[in-house]
This record gives sequence, structure tokens and C-alpha cells, in this order.
Amino acid sequence: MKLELGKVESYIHKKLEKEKLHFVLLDPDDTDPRTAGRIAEMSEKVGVDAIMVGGSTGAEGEVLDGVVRAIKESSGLPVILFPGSHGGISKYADAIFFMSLLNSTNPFFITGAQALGAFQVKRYGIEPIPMAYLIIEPGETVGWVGDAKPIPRHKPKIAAAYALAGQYLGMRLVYLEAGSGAPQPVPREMIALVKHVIDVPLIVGGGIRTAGQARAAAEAGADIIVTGTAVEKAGSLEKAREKLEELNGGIKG
Ligand code: 1GP
Repeated sequence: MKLELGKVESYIHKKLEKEKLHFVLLDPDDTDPRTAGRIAEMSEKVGVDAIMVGGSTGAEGEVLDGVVRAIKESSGLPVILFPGSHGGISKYADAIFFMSLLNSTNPFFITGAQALGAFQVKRYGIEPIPMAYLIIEPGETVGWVGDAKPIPRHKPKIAAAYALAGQYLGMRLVYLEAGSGAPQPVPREMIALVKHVIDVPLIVGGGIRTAGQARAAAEAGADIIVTGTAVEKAGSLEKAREKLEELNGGIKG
């Protein structure tokens, strides 16, 4: 079987030839469909590259569908699911990060939820993008829910070993996750070492709130920067737009 990259993955690779990418994460448990639609619309105008939708708690069923549909109606950006488990699948999305939490201590988050969701992804025709997902200290909610053994912040080599193992297992993206709302982003030294070791694109997220932090992650080697809380909890749509511009400027400027 010849491997052909799907539409969204090809879009990502094509864009990466020219620049670093910025994905905005919206959690349906925190953001209602109307607000999600407005943020997606503003994101597209500002130059964000894709919208990710998901969360560790409550991002399922009608709540999830409502947010995905609202985003699709208000912007032309690809919508990529970022599921906490097999419950995080919506037929309205374009693609799904088909991810394995490699440093979980619970097989459910490594292969179990994936098996439970696989037929649904196929039935709905959602593009699966295989991804190694690694939780770095502190890990926040996703680290706790995902039974992770978070990688210590001062141990970049452990992150690099897991990342390379993920690539050798066939995963086509690696995601270093400090956890949504983390007090500090993934350390630069860790991003740099992981980037040096792997050949697949590197995604970094968790705790990135300022243009400076976003730029630092990109300069350290992240190919794709994910921001969520800073935009979602900006306080108003006007402030969300300013934050989007600031973060995007840090990554692309
Ligand atoms: C969380 O990496 C993402 O899964 C984004 O984190 O909400 O801290 O931006 P923030």
C-alpha cells in the first residue's frame, strides 16, 4: 500500500516549507459555539494556520459537534480534532490527531482509546494524522487525566528518546505538551534537543502566553506552536483578537 498524505497533512507540510505554523486550540468545555466561531474567524484573518478542537474533560458529543460546526461555518481553516479519548471525535471535523500518549502508565491512553475510536474515524472519513504525544512537567489536567509519568523539565534526553521512538513507530508528528495553562512552556533546551533528533515536524504547546514565549519556542526548533488559554481566556473578543495578533506575530514575524 502506497502512503499518500491526506489533505490536511499535505497542507501542513506545504506550509512548513515556508514558515513556522500557529495552531489555535479551542476547548468546547470552555468556549461556546458562537465564541468559537468568532475566534476562528479572527484567527483566519490574523494568519493562524489551523484550529484544533478538544480537551481532557467534557469535549464530547453535542458540545463538541456544536463548536466544530460553528468553526467550519465561520472560517475556512482546517479543523483538527485533539481528542482526550475516543469520545473526542466529531464527524464535522476535517482531521484528527490520531495520538498516542506515549508516556502514559495506562494502556488505555496509549492504544485502548485509539482502538475504540478507529472505526468511527473511518466511518466518518476524518483524516487521521498519527502523532506521538508526550507530557512534560507539570502536565496539568491532561497529565493527571492521562495517567502520565510527566517527563522532568530538566531531562531533555528522555523527551528526545520518546520522540524518536514515536517516529520509529511510524508517527508523523511529535507533540511536546506542558499542559494547558501550565505556568511555564516546555523548556527551550528540550525543544532544541528533540528537534535535533527527529525528522518529523515538532509541535509544542502548553503555557505559551506571550509573543516572546511563542518566538522562543519557534527559535528553539518548534515547527508548530499551539496556543489555547491565552486566546480563550483573553476576557473579550477584542482582547482575544489582540492576543492572536501578538502571538502570531511572535511566531511568524
Ligand atoms: C494544551 O498545548 C495546548 O493542550 C495549549 O496550551 O492552553 O496553555 O495554551 P495552553
